[in-house]
Amino acid sequence: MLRTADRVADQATRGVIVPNLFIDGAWVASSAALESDVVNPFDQSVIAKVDEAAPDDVDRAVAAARRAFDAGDWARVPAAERADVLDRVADLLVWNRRQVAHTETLDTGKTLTESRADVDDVVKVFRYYAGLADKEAGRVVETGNPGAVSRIVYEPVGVCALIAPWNYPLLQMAWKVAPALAAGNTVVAKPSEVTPLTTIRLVELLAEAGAPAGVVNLVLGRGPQVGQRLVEHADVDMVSFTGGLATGRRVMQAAAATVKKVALELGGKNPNIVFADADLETALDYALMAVFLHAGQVCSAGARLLVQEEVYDDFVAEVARRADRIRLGNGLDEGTESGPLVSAEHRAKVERYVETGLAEGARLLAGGRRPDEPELQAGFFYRPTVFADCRRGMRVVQEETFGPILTAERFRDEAEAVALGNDTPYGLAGAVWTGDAGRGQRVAARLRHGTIWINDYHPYLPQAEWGGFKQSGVGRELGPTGLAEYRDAKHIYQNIDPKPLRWFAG
Ligand code: TXE
Repeated sequence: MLRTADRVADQATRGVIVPNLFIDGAWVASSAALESDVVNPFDQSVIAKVDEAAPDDVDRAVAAARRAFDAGDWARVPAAERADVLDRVADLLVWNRRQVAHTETLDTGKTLTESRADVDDVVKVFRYYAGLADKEAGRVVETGNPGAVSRIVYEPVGVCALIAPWNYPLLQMAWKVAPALAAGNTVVAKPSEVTPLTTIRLVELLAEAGAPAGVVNLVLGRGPQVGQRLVEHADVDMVSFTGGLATGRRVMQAAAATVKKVALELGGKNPNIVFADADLETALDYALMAVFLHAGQVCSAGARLLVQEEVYDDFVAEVARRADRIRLGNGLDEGTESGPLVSAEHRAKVERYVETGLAEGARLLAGGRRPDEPELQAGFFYRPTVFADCRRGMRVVQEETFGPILTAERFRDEAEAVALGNDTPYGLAGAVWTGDAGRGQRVAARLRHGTIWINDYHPYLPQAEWGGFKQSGVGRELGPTGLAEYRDAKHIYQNIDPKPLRWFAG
């Protein structure tokens, strides 16, 4: 059998059909011979054909994970052994960095620079959770009784379904897999049907690194079929989901039937607040990166620019001028600054939002159309778009467009900046730009978002929690809390001097 590395490379170049589901330690084909095309968003070429799991395949994957959890050693081996597997995955990713980044770019359209950064971040996440795996096993509890001892131990939750989206396929899956395995769970991973290739590769690296059969399973296919079956499955104990708000609501609803633990990361509409006293050149440079990175397909994109009124006109005009100069192209070309959107459906959604913005009275300063270049016509490209004179009630301001659309609003003072920054059903991330250190802290304290950057945008750290307030989600990824999500606390109480209690005289 070909190794997955070769198989993915084969698929990427020749469209070869090979088994892509990983169940109980073996690569297997769809039991119903279902398959789907994986398309390069740069030119719509088919880069791979992959298996789609039939309901039976999902059930077998869950059963394998269940057996490995209930009867296998994984949850009980010393945590350091699990850490070794994670460390080896990190080593293998470093070793395979070029190939994995290349595959991610083919699959998502993002630039190679972005894909390489994703791989580097994923390596750090695996190393971080390898380091955390054998820390904080529990705590001793004061019983108030000299005849009793008591402790809390942290145990794995069980079988975890890990459902990831298409914008950061490898990275989002790694944020789930690494802590889930560190904690001793077994998993069934389901990447987005749009971008499954680097998850296939990751699963092969996990197996190569020594994850025992059944500990890591992989099913591919569409959300309403494969994803939904996982969420509803009685033998799945927890679902960790990253995706859109509407799907997140469905996941939470479906999980309720079996009262599963859920962790949800559902995107955001993130304010990027620029005060007149900021270093405006730096703020401008970052404002473009904040929103147009990966063509705006980033849950924490700084898509809602809020600028203090005295500098608003010049600032927004300059953002638009620079947005017009962003070089679109093939993510594989080193000169490309931004790739295409991920799919035709997604571009259509972005285009509808531009129409909505225009209808709502936003003033178009840049973009608002597909590019003209002949070499970009086969891809799902859209020009970076800047809308000025937006108002808080507009749909294009309130809803996550998830594309290269920046809306700009003006504000008078700190109080109004905070009010606007919080005027969203989401609460994932936001930034404040100011030369006044006190103001930076004051605004950060009052913004209701899970991450606040002061005079920066987008950095995240494996050791710092990531997740949303309000409708941006439930729970946290990364950091110690990201591990705690995959653990349950158990109280073990021991009477060390048991004697009859004589509660009942009898
Ligand atoms: O995501 P979905 P879509 C936002 C963004 C985007 C919108 C829709 O605004 O335009 O969501 O994108 C699986 N049960 N984000 O439709 O549907 C699906 O197969 C179980 C923000 O592509 O949320 C995929 O693996 N699973 C986001 C995953 O859910 C289901 C990143 C995400 O797909 C399912 C991506 C179901 N019923 C989009 N239906 C972020 N938070 O960063 C689908 N899935």
